[in-house]
Amino acid sequence: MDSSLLSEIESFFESAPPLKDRAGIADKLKEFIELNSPPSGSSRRRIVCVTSGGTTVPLEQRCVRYIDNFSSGHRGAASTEYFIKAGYAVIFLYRRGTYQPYCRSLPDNAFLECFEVTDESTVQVSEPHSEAVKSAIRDHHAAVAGGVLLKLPFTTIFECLQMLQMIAVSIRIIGPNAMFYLAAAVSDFYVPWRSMAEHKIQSGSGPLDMRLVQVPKMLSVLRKEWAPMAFCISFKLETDSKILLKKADMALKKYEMHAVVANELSTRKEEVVVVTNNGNIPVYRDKTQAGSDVENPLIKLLVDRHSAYIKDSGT
Ligand code: PAZ
Repeated sequence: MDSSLLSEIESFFESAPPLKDRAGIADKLKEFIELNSPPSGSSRRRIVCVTSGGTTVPLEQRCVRYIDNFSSGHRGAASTEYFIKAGYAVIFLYRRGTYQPYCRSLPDNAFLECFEVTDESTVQVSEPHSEAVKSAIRDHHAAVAGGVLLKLPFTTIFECLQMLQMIAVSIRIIGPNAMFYLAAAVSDFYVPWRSMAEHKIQSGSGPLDMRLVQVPKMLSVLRKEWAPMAFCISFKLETDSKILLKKADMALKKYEMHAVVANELSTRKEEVVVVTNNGNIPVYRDKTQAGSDVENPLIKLLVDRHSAYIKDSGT
């Protein structure tokens, strides 16, 4: 691997603020992986790490202001539900405050809109929301209690990439049974921690000049070093449809992904194109079905591809 990329990655991690509760996260990961893929025993599940939501780039160490990346987390949350339905265990690495699995159909202000106070001592679910609330609670609890959903939140680019590295290194022991589904929108530029202002940047001294450095591309190191046997799916988002497929194909080849899911901002909920070395596969939401989404056929396709990959790898 390119040695300058490796040293950029090293310096990114060395200078990043230490992850809060690193030991606690490591314990949760270990327990989750042992439960779903015990070293001896036949009941081994495949494990997928779904990344979801956008990362922030803080501008001050005691952060008041930050640059954000667009992503509601809807894709990651919906995909997590379909992976669990397909029998996978999911590590859901998500941006705090974004969509959560099983809660997609609840209103924004779920707490205030779904419940009503009937008398001094009784709070109850209001009728129009009762089915949605019941199934959200039931399905979410079943996934967590059944040990097939581990949720790990992040806010900054530093937290997201440090956790992604921990997850990758922890699940490499399951070889090709591991999958990465990298739907999060990860910042391309950041302010290195060492050169970041400690306190709130003052506005009295005129325009602000700030140099953002490129975030080192972690996809190649994920593929080659952290979890070399895992099945890796990355995403490419563009707003200009003319460059989308070309950029996705470049990413496929450059980072040696097993597939790149190409999507355009305005149509991302209706269609995506799965770009692979054997050709491009368009995937559409089934418009004839009320409440359908594009993640349903997308995850079916990727699960099939993952099965073929595991078979080919001879395990
Ligand atoms: O999170 P969301 O459902 O609003 O959008 C999903 C998405 C567009 C962020 C995702 O499909 C994607 O393309 N992620 C990678 C973005 C990128 O190119 O960095």
